[in-house]
Amino acid sequence: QHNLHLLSPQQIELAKMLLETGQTHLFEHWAEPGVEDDEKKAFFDQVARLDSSYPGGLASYIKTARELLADSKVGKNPFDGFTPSVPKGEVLTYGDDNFINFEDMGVKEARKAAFVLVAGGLGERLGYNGIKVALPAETTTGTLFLQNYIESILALQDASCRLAQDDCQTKIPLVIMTSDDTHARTIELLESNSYFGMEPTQVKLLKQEKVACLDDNDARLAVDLRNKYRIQTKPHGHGDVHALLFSSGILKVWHDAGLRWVLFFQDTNGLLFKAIPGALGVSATRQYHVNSLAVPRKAKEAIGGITKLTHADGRTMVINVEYNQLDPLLRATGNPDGDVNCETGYSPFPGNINQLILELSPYIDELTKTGGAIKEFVNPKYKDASKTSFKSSTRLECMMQDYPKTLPPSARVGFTVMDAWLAYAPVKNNPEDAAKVPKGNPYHSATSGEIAIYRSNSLILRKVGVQVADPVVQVFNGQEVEVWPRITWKPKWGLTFAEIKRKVCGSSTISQRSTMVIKGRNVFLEDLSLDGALLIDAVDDAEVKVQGSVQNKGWTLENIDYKDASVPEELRIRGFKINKIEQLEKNYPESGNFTLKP
Ligand code: UGB
Repeated sequence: QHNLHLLSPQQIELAKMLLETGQTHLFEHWAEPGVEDDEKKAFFDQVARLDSSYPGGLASYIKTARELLADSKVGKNPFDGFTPSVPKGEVLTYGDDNFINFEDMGVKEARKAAFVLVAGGLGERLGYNGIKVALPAETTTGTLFLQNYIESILALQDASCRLAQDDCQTKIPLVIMTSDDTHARTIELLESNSYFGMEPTQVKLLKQEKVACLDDNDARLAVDLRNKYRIQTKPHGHGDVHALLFSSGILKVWHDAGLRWVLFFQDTNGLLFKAIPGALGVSATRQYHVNSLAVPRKAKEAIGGITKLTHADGRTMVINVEYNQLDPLLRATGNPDGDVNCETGYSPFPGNINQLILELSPYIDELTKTGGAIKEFVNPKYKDASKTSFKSSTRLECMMQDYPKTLPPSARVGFTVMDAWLAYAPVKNNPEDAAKVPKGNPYHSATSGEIAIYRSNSLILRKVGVQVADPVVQVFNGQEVEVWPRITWKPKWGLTFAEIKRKVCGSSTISQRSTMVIKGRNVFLEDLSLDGALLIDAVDDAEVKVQGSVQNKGWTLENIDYKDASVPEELRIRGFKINKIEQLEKNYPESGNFTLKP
């Protein structure tokens, strides 16, 4: 009370709201008026931020928290009344006619797309000290995740424009959602690399705010232990992206510019863009309002399962059921074994890889109703079975893939399944945890993430007729992986099956110990026999035919231990480094027609 005269009218309103929502404890240890007034002001600044960044304000956050905490205390099943079953979706096979048609359609549509990267997470499971988008996706070329994403979007932009009949000037927009944990380092990464070739105006960063932590089942806000004038905060989850996009006004800008699709993706999947054209083609052809990308999922793998939920009252929805909820849900609905593999060796529920394609117009309509608020959940760690106190403060969380939960039954919600070797290889687990992953399940580590890129590129080249040798099994950081030839190319060389097929003719062979790096757009593999390392760079209007036999000592993978602190962290977490012994390197800096024939 005695501090009231210090406050502005807005601060008085906030103080009243806090008192009315049972937060008197926040003021209990405040100093006399005139003492620590700056800190008191900073407290209200923080409360104002927490209030304005949450749809419905802080009072609404506290109300929802009380409801969810009460549900959690009585152990209420969030899927009460719903029975899960396996939904039907579009299942694609890489390289068949259907796939090629969808890719073709996807490339055409790409000029009407905007991309949104959620990169606010610190990646606690990985334990890497930097931001995850700054990690190399693979170390043969050292291409970073963010670089790969941007170069892929630019390649898609060019390919889409080339297909258009008009004078296409499309610049595909990219939004990156950051948080206080990642914002400054993301800007620095972009600026120090000239936005990896994108125009700076194409990229927009939206920073998510954290939400208030809760101390007990009454949703009393947790006082920061280091400063009694601050409330403890934690991340609210990737679901924030919808409210942020809506409140920023950017969706309307995109709509007015004639865009039709918004594609969401995560921070570390080096294969993702191999799946984008096909999936976008499915969205356009099937007119999906929501299309989730999925891969076959091993039971208990830490990715959500796409599930059809049918309520006793007849309602149905196709939605991601998060990995920790799928097993209990199945057990509670007549499947005593829970989440298990079926005869295919995979769970019958496709794995959500959190790549979502939303049609912009219905998305804006929905967000106009909801403000972008996403159904939340709470996951308190209780001290004991009485469930009256927590081990540490908790908070509400939300996930971007829960967006369809508020949609009417008329919404067209579908999904697209692709092979995991083509579409999904995230970097989420640290070496120790990855080494403990049950045999046969994916490691989702920096090791497997890189190795998967070589495997995918090798398999793609096999599909277009190159004879690529079989892999060998090697162990890095305690993880057994198949090592294929280290084949990489820039996205502009080939993003789609048809484009890659066009670049390969004749009969070429690549041995297992080989490395091949293609950086030019118009490089054509004709009759190449590669046993060693070959690196080709060429400007866009240089056409290079590659023929003949290349043989040298090549590049090898050298084991390193993740505990070896003398090696940089981004290499250590892979368990290997590339030993560049001997290579043939060819650069074509001028336009013209060339033949590389050693
Ligand atoms: N992220 C944010 O931007 N902000 C946040 O507050 C939190 C995260 P994780 P998670 O595809 O493999 C998801 O931690 O949440 C970003 C799906 O829920 O890597 O455990 C973060 O930077 C799950 O269904 O994953 O699991 C990152 O880019 C499954 O699909 C992204 O959000 C799984 O991903 C994901 O964060 C998967």
